[in-house]
Amino acid sequence: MPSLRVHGVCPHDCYDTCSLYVTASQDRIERIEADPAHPLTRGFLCYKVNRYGNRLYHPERLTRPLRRVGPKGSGEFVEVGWDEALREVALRLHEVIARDGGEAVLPYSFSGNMGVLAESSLDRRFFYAIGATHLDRTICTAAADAALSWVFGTAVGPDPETLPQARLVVVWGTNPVVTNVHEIPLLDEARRQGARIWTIDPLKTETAKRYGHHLPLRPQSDYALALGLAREIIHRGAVSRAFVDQYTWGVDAYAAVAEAWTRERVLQRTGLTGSDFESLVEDLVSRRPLLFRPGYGVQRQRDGAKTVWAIAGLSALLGAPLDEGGGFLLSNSGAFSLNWERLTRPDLQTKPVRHMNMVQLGTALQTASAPKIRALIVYNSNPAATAPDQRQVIQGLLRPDLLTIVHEQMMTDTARYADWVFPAAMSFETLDLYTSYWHRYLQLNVPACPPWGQSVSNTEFFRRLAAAMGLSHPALQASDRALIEDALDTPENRQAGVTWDALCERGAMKVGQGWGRRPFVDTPPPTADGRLNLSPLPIDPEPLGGRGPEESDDWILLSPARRETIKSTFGNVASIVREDAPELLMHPEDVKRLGLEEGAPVTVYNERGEARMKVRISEKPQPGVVVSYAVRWHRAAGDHNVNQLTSAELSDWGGGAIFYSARVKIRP
Ligand SMILES: Nc1nc2c(c(=O)[nH]1)N[C@H]1C(S)=C(S)[C@@H](COP(=O)(O)OP(=O)(O)OC[C@H]3O[C@@H](n4cnc5c(=O)[nH]c(N)nc54)[C@H](O)[C@@H]3O)O[C@H]1N2
Ligand SMILES: Nc1nc2c(c(=O)[nH]1)N[C@H]1C(S)=C(S)[C@@H](COP(=O)(O)OP(=O)(O)OC[C@H]3O[C@@H](n4cnc5c(=O)[nH]c(N)nc54)[C@H](O)[C@@H]3O)O[C@H]1N2
Ligand code: SF4
Ligand SMILES: [Mo]
Repeated sequence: MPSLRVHGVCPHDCYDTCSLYVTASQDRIERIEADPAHPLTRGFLCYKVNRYGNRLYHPERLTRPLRRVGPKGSGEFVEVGWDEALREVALRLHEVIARDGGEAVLPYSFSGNMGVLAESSLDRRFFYAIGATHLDRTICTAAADAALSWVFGTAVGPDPETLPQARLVVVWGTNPVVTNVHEIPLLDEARRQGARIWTIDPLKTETAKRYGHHLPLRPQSDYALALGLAREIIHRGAVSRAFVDQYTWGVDAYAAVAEAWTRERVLQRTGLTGSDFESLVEDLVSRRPLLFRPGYGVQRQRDGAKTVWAIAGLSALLGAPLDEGGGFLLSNSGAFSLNWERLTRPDLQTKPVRHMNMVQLGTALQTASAPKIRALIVYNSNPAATAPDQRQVIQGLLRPDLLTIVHEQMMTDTARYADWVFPAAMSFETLDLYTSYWHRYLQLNVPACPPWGQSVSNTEFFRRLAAAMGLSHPALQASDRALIEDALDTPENRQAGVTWDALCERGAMKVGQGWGRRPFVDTPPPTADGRLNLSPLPIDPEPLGGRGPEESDDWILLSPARRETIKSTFGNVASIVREDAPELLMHPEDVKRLGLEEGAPVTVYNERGEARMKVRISEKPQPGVVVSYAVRWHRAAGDHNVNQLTSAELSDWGGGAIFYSARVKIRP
């Protein structure tokens, strides 16, 4: 059989959304190569995807539908045919809906596959058509999104291809050496040309080590730091009137909030030294172009939305957007133009439905009433491992009267609790369209071969489920190509020639050209009056979280991204994740204080749960802070992971998750 080489896109939830070439022969993927011509992928991939063959054909890959035979969570299943499984599931769903209405069904999904079709197309049509409870997909970016939308009216930042022009980059709560490896060549290039790169992170991360100029602030004190810097800039008369007067409004109200953050108060709260603070201020007022590069790490805390608002305001006071290469880059999701209404068809829903916040899955499953959640359909996500307040999630999944259906590639921690498991295709076996939350290329993923075994794409799964339930609306049987054409159907795409044919020919197309090289200067933001809104968020400006460790005996537990996985994805691939048991990184002083040693087993606990880990002495965390990278599969650690300890409380605004506002105790 001749081999086929097609344009592919890395499907994982990662800033980089790499452009690939995928080669298959004999119905099997043989090779995945980085696109050397893509300006951001630049011919290399990350540690994980360089070893992708080990995931694609992993022995645990699901190939047939499964029906539970043992108790919930036991992992005892038997294989069944698709027809039988769909018939049974459709019957059960009809029973649930007939008894309690469509809202008794809860979808649960996130970005396991970032494809536009895989994430948000036929699935949404299906849930609208049955009138299911609406899931608010908040687990990753909601606090930031809310703040971005308040200030900028959209989630758009400078094109990362302009980054090498910057002469000062403030990397704030992101760790690109691990999470955004294709940003590293851009940062390196900027540095070669004389840029200084600061890293603001409580941990001495790989990024902080690479670039120096590290501000090891206390976790959750960023809000204080940003406002303290703003106050200092204002008092020095260093505000960019050229930017602020013409392109913003609300600066006086912003300044009034910042005024409370005196230098002493900021140093006390952040734990930084006066000289660190001073040298950052010196750089901020003198170096241009100036790029603020906050990441999602900075908003996984109680004060997440306020913090993003404060940093965005600081970038505006300094006039950062005025220079090409400068500005505020958190996300570029809003640079893509897609017709979401046509794609997801909210018109299929006949009456308004309730919303549920995915961060609170555990309580939703246990306490939602009128109606109770009776059926849960999980795809593109592994909440038993990744959702906070894990004990509550698992209690919910153990409910005997809950019908749980999971569409997955692997027998994950969540799939083990399912009543029915359906096998999902790998992205390289499906047709899909990819945006990015970092760069500005829209890309087409062409299937290199058919799905392995009896697995199917997310769209095909929901087409089959809709048909089995007798839902007759033709929108529920739309082909993948028709879905892509629906998604592309916008005036912006038509004007820019972004069409199905053009994408087939070119694989990747640059979008968002309308934003110019200097977003919000070359073109106005889509806010009510076309200027950036610096006025404070409509919430209490006092911070909620982030007490300093000296005020309490607890440790602050951070669980940021791990190099070897994307959250739980890749976690079962032994050749990729080498750590035998979950590790707890601890500062040498803390290890000594507790009388522990390298490799000692400890129990990390709080009022929500506990997790067993192995001590690893590390200078990365500061005293009082411990780290366990997110997230291990339960079986790597005795049926639980770090999310036993995280809280399902919501951020100050936007309903986001607060994974890094976790406090724990430790015992040998
Ligand atoms: N290898 C790998 N890559 C990934 C992922 C992965 O799991 N592994 N996950 C992907 C996903 S889903 C996402 S959303 C992105 C996230 O990627 P990032 O935006 O980099 O976010 P995080 O990994 O959550 O955290 C980044 C940094 O924030 C720091 N941090 C924690 N608390 C605070 C604080 O209070 N203040 C400040 N200033 N910093 C703080 C952490 O120490 C960490 O170094 O990465 C994606 N890329
Ligand atoms: N403690 C702690 N917890 C965290 C975080 C943290 O920083 N700390 N970060 C949070 C963040 S930022 C995020 S984004 C969430 C992510 O949480 P999840 O959404 O649960 O992400 P993953 O763990 O990557 O799981 C994705 C699942 O989708 C499956 N999958 C992949 N492709 C497909 C497909 O095409 N179809 C189907 N049906 N399934 C597919 C994969 O096999 C995988 O099991 O985790 C959050 N959890
Ligand atoms: S996980 Fe990220 S860096 Fe790795 S190949 Fe995929 S998009 Fe690129
Ligand atoms: Mo995420």
